[in-house]
Amino acid sequence: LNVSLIGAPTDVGAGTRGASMGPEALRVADIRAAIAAFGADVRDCGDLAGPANPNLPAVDGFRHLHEVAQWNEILHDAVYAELCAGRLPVMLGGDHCLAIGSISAVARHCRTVGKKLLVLWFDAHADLNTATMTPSGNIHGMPVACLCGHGPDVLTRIGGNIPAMLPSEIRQIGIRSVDEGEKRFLCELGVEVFDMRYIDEVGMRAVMEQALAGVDENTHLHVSLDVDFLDPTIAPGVGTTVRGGPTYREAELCMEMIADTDQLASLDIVELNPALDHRNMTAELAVDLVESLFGKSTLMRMHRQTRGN
Ligand code: DIR
Ligand code: MN
Ligand code: MN
Ligand code: MN
Repeated sequence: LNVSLIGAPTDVGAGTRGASMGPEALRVADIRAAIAAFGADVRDCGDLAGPANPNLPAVDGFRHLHEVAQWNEILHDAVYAELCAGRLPVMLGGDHCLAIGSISAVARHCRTVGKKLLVLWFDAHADLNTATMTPSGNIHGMPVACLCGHGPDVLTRIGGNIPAMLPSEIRQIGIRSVDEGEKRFLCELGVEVFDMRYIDEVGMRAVMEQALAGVDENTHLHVSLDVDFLDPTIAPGVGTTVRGGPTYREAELCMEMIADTDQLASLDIVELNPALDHRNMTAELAVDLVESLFGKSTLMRMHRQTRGN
């Protein structure tokens, strides 16, 4: 397994500054060693360079559209290059607007090699806003809409195909803050959403079994982990905390069940904001989750025999 870490130090898509420091906080928490421990060859490509955050108000429903588009073009090219080289890209964000470039590249790769794409979107938010429905103008609230073809040309055409992906290729987990327009749009597009109420009712194991249903050897599994997915008591280092999120063990179980499929092929870690963190605890938690995602388990891996008991 060959893994490439790609730093994308920007907060141009967020309302609160600080996610631009995310990549370094993840390195300080030793993300490279955490992945290398499971036998992977890990290459840290360093940080991409992009435009600074001009910190301006929204124009026609978008804040920093030009800067967001530039960052995503740059990221798309970097992620696509690593995929072409047969490597598993781990994007160290940065705010969640970066999923546009990252997943555009992943979807393009899947089209090229004939793989089935499945995006697991771990988030407190649906990130399905458009310019007309956004309450903030912040583009980190819009990546899912853009990827599904609903957004400005400069954001929807990055991977060369509009839409980059279909609503049926994404499953959202942990959702608990959805804007009015997003509620209607989620329903209209038919996005599969495992919200917190559903997680409470059926439990995380059943949720992940459903979310991973249909994954086979020809599936490219992409995980987009917005750290605000986690309960803010364990993950305070994010700009838009929403209480009532998954516990440490629930989050670990998600990652462990993904590891069991052996199909993880790309990853985003986004919205980590070290300016709001306590002693890097949120970065360390993210790295714990990454360890599980890459195969850390308490006992020898007997799950394939014991599954379903
Ligand atoms: C909100 C917040 N739905 C917005 N979105 C966030 O501004 O569009 N996404 N924080 O991660
Ligand atoms: Mn998000
Ligand atoms: Mn979020
Ligand atoms: Mn650890």
